[in-house]
Amino acid sequence: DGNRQHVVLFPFMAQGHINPFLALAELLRRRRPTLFVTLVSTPLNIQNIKSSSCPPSLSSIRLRSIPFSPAAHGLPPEAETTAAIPFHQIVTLLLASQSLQPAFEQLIEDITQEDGRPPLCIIADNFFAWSFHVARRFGAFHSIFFTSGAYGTAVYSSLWTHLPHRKTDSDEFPLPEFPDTIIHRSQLPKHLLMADGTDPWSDFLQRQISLVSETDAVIINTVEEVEKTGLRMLRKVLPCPVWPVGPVVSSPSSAIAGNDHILKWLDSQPPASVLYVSFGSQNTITAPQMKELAMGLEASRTRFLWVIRPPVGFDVKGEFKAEWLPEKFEERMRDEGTGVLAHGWVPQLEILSHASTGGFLSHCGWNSVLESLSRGVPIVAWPLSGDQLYNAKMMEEELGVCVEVARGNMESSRADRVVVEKVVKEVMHGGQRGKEIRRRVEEVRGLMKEAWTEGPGSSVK
Ligand code: BUP
Repeated sequence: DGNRQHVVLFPFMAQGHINPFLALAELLRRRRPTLFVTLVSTPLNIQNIKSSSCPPSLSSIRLRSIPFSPAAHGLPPEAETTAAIPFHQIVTLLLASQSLQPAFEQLIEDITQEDGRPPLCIIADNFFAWSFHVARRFGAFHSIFFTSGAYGTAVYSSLWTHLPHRKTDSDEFPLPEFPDTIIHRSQLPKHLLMADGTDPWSDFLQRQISLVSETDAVIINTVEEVEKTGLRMLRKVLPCPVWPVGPVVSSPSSAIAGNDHILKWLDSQPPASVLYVSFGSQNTITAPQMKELAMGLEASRTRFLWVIRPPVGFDVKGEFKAEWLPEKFEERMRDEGTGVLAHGWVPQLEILSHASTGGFLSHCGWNSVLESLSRGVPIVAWPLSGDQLYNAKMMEEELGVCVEVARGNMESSRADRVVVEKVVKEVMHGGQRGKEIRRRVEEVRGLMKEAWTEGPGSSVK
């Protein structure tokens, strides 16, 4: 069809980026069925998308892969996704991924030949901001899709831009553009604390910030009415239009093999009684911190479902070891039927949508935040890196939908079992503060729903 309009989506190779891009692809197709959507990634990621239990409408999206060799950059061959490497290697993957430019350009050339015209628009990850060069060459509109929140993105950009400002002994950093926003030293990710202008993160971020300002428009996975402050801040730091389109959340997948028992166990629990515990796809805490968390959970006498990943310093794909937890912890939880440990990948959105889930102890990755709040589930925050630290700050101070139990970098973060116990009880067992948090979460859930209703809501617009 010579009149069809074609959009190319290009996410970074991390689950927390690919998921919202897939959800965006689905949304675009649903709202504008004449649109033709192509999603581009590296071969392993395309294979994973094809073999995962995708929603049916994905069949109408063209998936195309471009070659990428992690080994050429000193990474293990399977490192086409952040989930396959420890956190400290992610910057190597970020830098290596810039070598995708010629292959991406060739792909757009091929697509243009096949379709008889170039794509209307390229929507790329902010880590692929360089793709604006390709869009310009083909006369396509270029947009960056931020899969992070507005406040987190604005704070992160501002902190980064003022690198010398952080070279003080002070524990508090007001941001030059936003003097009302004070960031505490414990809210600085390790790579920002260590950045000296010559390390790999500095190298990546320096290029990154100036590239982002070249895009034609930013779309962002947040909601105008929920992130008023964050969007005001972001519009101050970015020269282009900023359009919030959230919450863009993937449809629940069907149950994931090997984890069926989780949903069955949830089915048998009382409404809103279970705390879901997960630190996301790439963050972990230390083994002593896992013990502290376990003891806090046990003392709180709250039902929980904890997705265990190997602690800092252990092989990310390694087997679970009972020694990471207090002695006989798993047996006690099993005998009492109050706690379940899950390993590997779980159907998070189904868990958060389940009536038995009443709270989420989370690292506050932005997708997790949106998934939780759009399902009306309050958050106990334990942010560990990047924008997570600012997502938690914004949710606690501005939205009032979460309480922090700990924060810091993966190695330095210190939780105290007494604090875990107290906060979990507060959020899960209906104390005054818990009630207020639930009321606020319901409000935010309502705003998120309205943003996507006809009328049109702010995200539909
Ligand atoms: Br773990 C896990 N199942 O077991 P975030 C994650 N997810 O469905 P990220 C599962 O992955 P950063 C699991 O629902 C969400 O859509 C989850 O994204 C899904 O965190 C996504 O929350 C995880 O943004 O870290 O990517 O781990 O903060 O760096 O984005």
